[in-house]
Amino acid sequence: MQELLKTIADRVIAGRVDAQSPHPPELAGQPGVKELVTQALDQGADPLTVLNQGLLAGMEVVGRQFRDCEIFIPDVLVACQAMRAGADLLRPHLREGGASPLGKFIIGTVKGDLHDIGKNLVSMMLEGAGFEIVDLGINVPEEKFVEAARAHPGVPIGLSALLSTTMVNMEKTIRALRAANLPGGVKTVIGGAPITQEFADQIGADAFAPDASLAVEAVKRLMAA
Ligand code: B1M
Repeated sequence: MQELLKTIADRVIAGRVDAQSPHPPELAGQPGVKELVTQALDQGADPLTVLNQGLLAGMEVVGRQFRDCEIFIPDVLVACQAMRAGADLLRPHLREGGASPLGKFIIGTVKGDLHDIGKNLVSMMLEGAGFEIVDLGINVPEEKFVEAARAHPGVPIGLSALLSTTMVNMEKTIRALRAANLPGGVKTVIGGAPITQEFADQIGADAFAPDASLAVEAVKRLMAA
């Protein structure tokens, strides 16, 4: 199984979605992430292990190579496509059997930021835990978060940011939500690669989660508080 997980990670890095994809030419005829994830699930692999040790392990390398300018935006985009194809297959398996909805959760990537893989993973894990997700998408301005909070009273809101230049928009969003003076207030959870607990405290977020699994715990804790 370890070998298969490693191949899944390698195929994410190579951006190979499935056996029919023309990309990359040197892997023509070889299985892609879709076939390999299906194979792992058929062999009884734990979906969370496939996510962490296959898909996310691959994305970690992609992140490092992008940072070190070894690969460029088009390479990152094909890797993201492969990662998404695998995540879509895992989604139904991550759902807890027959769990009744625990409530709603609003989520979006803040203004100026187009990164959505982490946000989608957080959504997927929360969905799996029994939450109904209201996904506002990417590049979400403060007003849209406020509008959603009005439309879904009492529902906690998650903000995702991946850029040091957009994390400041989390603070603006939290301020706008407070200024809207909604009955019962609004609880916020924040996360994303540059976010820390210290930053969350500084901007007055109610919770911080460093990854998707801990986001589920954080949201459950907030709802129980
Ligand atoms: Co961008 N990018 N990117 N990028 N990109 C980073 C973030 C960067 C760190 C790469 C680098 O230089 N090392 C860097 C930011 C530097 C900084 O600000 N400090 C960067 C840059 C600079 C840029 C551009 C400016 C590049 C350019 O144009 N020159 C540009 C900005 C575009 C914009 O947003 N306005 C840009 C563009 C892109 C792509 C479009 C090519 C693509 C995004 C595609 C997409 O998302 N649809 C992309 C990608 C893929 C990355 C890296 C390589 C990978 C991000 C990712 O998806 N990781 C990234 C490098 C890196 O992070 N190491 C990088 C996998 C994902 C599962 O992890 O998103 O961290 P992550 O989510 C985790 C946790 O953070 C947490 O849980 C998730 C799962 O465990 N989490 C939450 C996330 N949100 C949460 C919310 C929560 C709780 C937890 O509660 C609500």
